[in-house]
This record gives sequence, C-alpha cells and structure tokens, in this order.
Amino acid sequence: MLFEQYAATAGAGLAAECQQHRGLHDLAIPELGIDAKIAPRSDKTLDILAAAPGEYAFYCDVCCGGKENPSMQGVLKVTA
Ligand SMILES: [Cu+2]
Repeated sequence: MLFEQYAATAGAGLAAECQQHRGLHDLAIPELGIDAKIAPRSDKTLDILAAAPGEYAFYCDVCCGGKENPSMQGVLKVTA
C-alpha cells in the first residue's frame, strides 16, 4: 500500500480508497478517530469527515515499520 498526500475541504466528506494487494495494513488517522485494518488482497473505501481545517498525519500502524516507513505514511491537508 502506498500512502500519498491528500487534500480535502473542511466539513466535506472524503472517500479514501484503500487498494491492498499484499499483507495486512491499516489506515490510522488518530486525530480523526480512524484506525481501519485492511485485509490482504482486499479493497476498502473509508468515509472520512474532517470537520476542521488542519493537517492530519496518517500512517499504517500494523507492519512495515509502521509510521517510520516512508511509504506507509502521509498527510491529509484540510482547508477551510
Ligand atoms: Cu503497512
């Protein structure tokens, strides 16, 4: 799974599409209360609501070095 930088507007929903081909990963955004496990060889769409502008770090918290792995982390930028 490769996480990249994303942008969204405050109060508007964001659909995060997780395409998973190998191993168990997850998408964790602690500030938004999200911690979703994504099983191997499965796709999952998460509905995310960031009500307030800001930058929200996200990462995989189950393997691969977790948030220390550069391919398993990113930032969701939410603007007003
Ligand atoms: Cu991972």
